[in-house]
Amino acid sequence: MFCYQCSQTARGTGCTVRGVCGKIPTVARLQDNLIFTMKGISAYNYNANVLGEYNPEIDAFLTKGLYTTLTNVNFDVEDLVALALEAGEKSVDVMRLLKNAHIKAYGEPRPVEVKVGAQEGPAIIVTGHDMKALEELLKQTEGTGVNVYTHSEMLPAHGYPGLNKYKHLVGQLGGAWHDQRTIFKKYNAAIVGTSNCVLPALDAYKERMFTMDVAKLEGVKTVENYDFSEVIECAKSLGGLEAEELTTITTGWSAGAIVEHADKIKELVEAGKIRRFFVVGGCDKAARHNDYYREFVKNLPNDTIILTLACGKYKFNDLDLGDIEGIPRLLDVGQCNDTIVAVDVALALSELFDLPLNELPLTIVLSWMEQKAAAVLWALLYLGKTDMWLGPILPAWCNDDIINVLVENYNLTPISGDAIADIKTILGE
Ligand code: FSO
Ligand code: SF4
Repeated sequence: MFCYQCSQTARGTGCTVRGVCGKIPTVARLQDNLIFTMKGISAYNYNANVLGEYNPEIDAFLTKGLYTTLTNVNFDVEDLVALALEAGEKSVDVMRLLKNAHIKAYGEPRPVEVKVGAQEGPAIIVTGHDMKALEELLKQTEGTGVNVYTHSEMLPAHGYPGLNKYKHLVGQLGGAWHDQRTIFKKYNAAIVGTSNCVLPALDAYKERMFTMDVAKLEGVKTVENYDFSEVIECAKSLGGLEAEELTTITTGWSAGAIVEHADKIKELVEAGKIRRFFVVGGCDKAARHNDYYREFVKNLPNDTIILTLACGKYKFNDLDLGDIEGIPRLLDVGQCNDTIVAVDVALALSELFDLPLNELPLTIVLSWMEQKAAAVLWALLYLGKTDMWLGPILPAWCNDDIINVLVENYNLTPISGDAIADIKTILGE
């Protein structure tokens, strides 16, 4: 444990073995777990609020949950697990609130092939997660000759009818959030960071970068009240990008678009042509141990379907995995903000095969970088999903105290780091 939130703290630096107040390490870690899960819920909630959607029960839970972690309020190991499950319930609610807000504003996404690479002309690159910011930018750039590109988690914007109707939303540049310094340096474009996943800017592009809303960077200008005029002028003044060879990636699989194929999916499962579904997603990071995910997906047998979401998909979404009688093997259901789509597909499969969630041929494998992943994990646990795989590296606060709770109560398996061995274990080979 490490707690330094009150003045009783040991040696004036922090309680690490046991709290001077009597707090035991597992309670301390479960309080951390609750705080980090609530940070994740707040990220979803904030984006939903931006689109005008509110749920007072979620706001009330955030207040109660934070109060619970105040000094000398809650020392119960069981109640904090119950609160984590309640946080999971609110995670489900807030993810659904946000997804419905996106669908209400921009229509339900449809699968779409997105061009990856630069096209000739002045350009603005939009990174982060905020669809409303992108929509306002697209409106203001219409007819100006400026092309708009998505980066990282903005990729799923291309699937929304209300956003892809703008023809100057031309494509995607780069992959996951951690390549931003390389990509922003490489392309002579104006850049807008709309939400989390920005990194302190390099001098090479600091002058042409803007942030907005909660995202702020030292020395970087901000966009206020969705007024992108300075960004657009900046893009025009830079002279534009040179065309390069383009590739494509597919995104935009909504729950509705997948469920349209329910009859075919049922037929293929019953004929033994689809053996298992995998949800492989979560946060990406640059570290080499995350190459595990490319190995994992590349080595899954041809009779498996993979749903993916969040920036973890950039480890493998360039792979051509083919299809099973017309059903693509790799289905990108969107951002980390779209995790509810994978949940809804799993629930639809449960209904289709009349099987409880845990008896479906479905395995969930999650990478974990930041706090939205904690909210997603507790959402899945709240829904009763057990036997999930997590890793290969977890945040440092998620120590044995937390892992033991997850392993003992939910049969969670820490990823071994050997993708092929893990596939064999999952498939019982
Ligand atoms: Fe990735 Fe996380 Fe959303 Fe970022 S899940 S890492 S910091 O939030 O972009 O997918
Ligand atoms: Fe230590 Fe308890 Fe104070 Fe935390 S709340 S610093 S564990 S005495």
